[in-house]
Amino acid sequence: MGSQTGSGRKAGEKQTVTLKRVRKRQGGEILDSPLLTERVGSCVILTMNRSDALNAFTVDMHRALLDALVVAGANPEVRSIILTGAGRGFCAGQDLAEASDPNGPVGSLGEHLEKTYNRLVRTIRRLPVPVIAAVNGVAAGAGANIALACDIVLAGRSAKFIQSFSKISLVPDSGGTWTLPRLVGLQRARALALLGDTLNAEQAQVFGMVWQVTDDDALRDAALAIAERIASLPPEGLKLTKRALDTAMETTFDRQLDIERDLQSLAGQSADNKEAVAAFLEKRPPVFGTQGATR
Ligand code: T3D
Repeated sequence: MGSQTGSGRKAGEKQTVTLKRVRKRQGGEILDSPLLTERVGSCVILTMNRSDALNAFTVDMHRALLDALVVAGANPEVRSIILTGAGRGFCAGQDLAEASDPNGPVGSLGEHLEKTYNRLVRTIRRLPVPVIAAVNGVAAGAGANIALACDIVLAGRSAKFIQSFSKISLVPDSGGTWTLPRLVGLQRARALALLGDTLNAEQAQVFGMVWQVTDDDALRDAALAIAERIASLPPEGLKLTKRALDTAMETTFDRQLDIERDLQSLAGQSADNKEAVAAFLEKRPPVFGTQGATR
């Protein structure tokens, strides 16, 4: 591969893994951070880290994840983000203990959604780089829909997807009522949302929710292999492709043709496009610039 990361490393080369296990002090006690941030080459791995509660979302975990996504998305050396969970789960959605604490930070669910889950899934969709969900166990409630908001979804064999909202008399959120019917079709989405049935990894793949299923212990490497492939591709085209596919679900065929025209004009002006075409014609590997997509 001819592409380089901004640090001058070959994109596919794994650099030393640095695990930033931020610790915070609370009432004299040192607690693990609700999010672990790790950098492998040009990929940032974000691990939700509340394994005792299957990585259910607290306000603290929301804050940490949103901040980390924004920071990663603004760094031109970062070419992809992997989102995964610590322990045996991906994410069990909202932490129900925190949400039901009358003195807790959640308050009105609508306001809470706007400040947390809605911001989170909007950020994932608007990031200029692909976000890969590595679903390593149960993904329930908002946890399932956050995975489905990612650009590429990988699942370990132990993964389960549950729209668990109906069991607690809530409505699917985090974009689930938008994303799920588009992925699986309206009839399946209705049954999944109303009954809250569990889909295993293979079923979720058959339903079109998952790109690839791997053995659990191969999940991280499979996600990193995709991150390496992304790093070998020119970033501007990926950023514009992500944008085009997002609008495709909301618009008419005619309008989408206009959008493709406009995005293709931008893509066609990029140095990476010129280099890729020249390399093809000259029968040589392309050498792309060191910068990521324009932010
Ligand atoms: O607040 C708002 O803004 C509204 C937004 C809502 C968004 C949502 O996500 S609503 C949906 C919330 N999530 C759920 O309803 C799922 C609840 N969890 C479960 O149904 C089950 O735990 C699972 C099916 C996900 C997994 O079952 P299992 O048998 O593998 O594990 P478990 O034993 O139930 O859970 C393990 C531990 O995690 C357990 O704690 P313990 O007993 O070992 O101390 C359990 O209480 C804890 N846990 C699991 N999910 C949550 C949780 N703790 C708090 N909140 C959770 N969501």
